Amino acid sequence: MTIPMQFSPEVATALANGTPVVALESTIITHGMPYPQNVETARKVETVVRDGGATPATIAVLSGVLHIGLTDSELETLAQAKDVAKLSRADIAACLATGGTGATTVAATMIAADQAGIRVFATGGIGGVHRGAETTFDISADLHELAQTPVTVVAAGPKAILDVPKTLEVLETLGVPVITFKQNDIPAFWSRSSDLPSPLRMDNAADIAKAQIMRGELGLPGGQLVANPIPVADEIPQDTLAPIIQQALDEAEAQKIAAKSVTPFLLQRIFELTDGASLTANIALVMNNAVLATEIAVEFTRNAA
Ligand code: PSU
Ligand code: MN
Repeated sequence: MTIPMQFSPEVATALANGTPVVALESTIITHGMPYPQNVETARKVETVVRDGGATPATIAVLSGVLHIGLTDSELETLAQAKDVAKLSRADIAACLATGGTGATTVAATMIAADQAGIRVFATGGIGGVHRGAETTFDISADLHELAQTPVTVVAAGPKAILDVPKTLEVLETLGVPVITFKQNDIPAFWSRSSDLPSPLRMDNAADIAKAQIMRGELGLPGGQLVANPIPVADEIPQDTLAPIIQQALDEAEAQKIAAKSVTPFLLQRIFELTDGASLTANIALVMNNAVLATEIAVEFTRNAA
């Protein structure tokens, strides 16, 4: 049996020629942002990648086929679709085997990118240890994926809805390098700082690419988390967001939201409670991450040459 995989023409050409490619996920489109901002953002992110000299590869499972790079109409259809599965490590194979359609999370996008030979991926924020995980056991599969799949993931830190200190502890236990770009403390998604020191700091894309290559040379599995702070002009201060996040978390608990629904529920409620400001910031940080991921992709190809 082979993996039903379809490359967009531009991604196929880029991979064949060894030019830079940046993977992009699709759960952020289907479960992370409302329509039409979701598809507008997906398009803008692809443009940012192209402008930086790389080829964007948005990844999703459409009717049982793993797509590496989507056409504009596929993107539009996915962005408007209801009841699209949210695929992680646990369910991507079942979706492919049964002809289903699903959006890929950070974990599933890493698996697909690795299969395709793509080494860097831009998203908004990774999943992590949820607040209250000591009773719910809700820890994102994204963390384990970072520990075993060799893809460098550029995010604006763990989402601030999470327990950021516990997320960092688990990443350390799993041996995942957490590299903050150009500052000493870990960013907190919508805010530039979490007031927690970052285990590692790097100030240029070349070092980040070399560190991933060196992991491979050492025989270490897994990727790296690059934590890229949201631009100053776009951040929402932590103090402003804290009570809103708390209200969304309380509502999630009262409504017994669980498992895969937790993160989409919280993002949607925070969007409503901030009158859309959280979405504006989320879009800005994704674009910023795409810029850095593109620079890293260029460095990967430079080191391969
Ligand atoms: N980044 C965003 N918005 C999102 C996500 C990332 O700006 O919605 C998605 C990613 O697909 C990530 C998922 O893998 O949220 C985390 O879900 P969970 O907490 O259920 O593992
Ligand atoms: Mn979860």
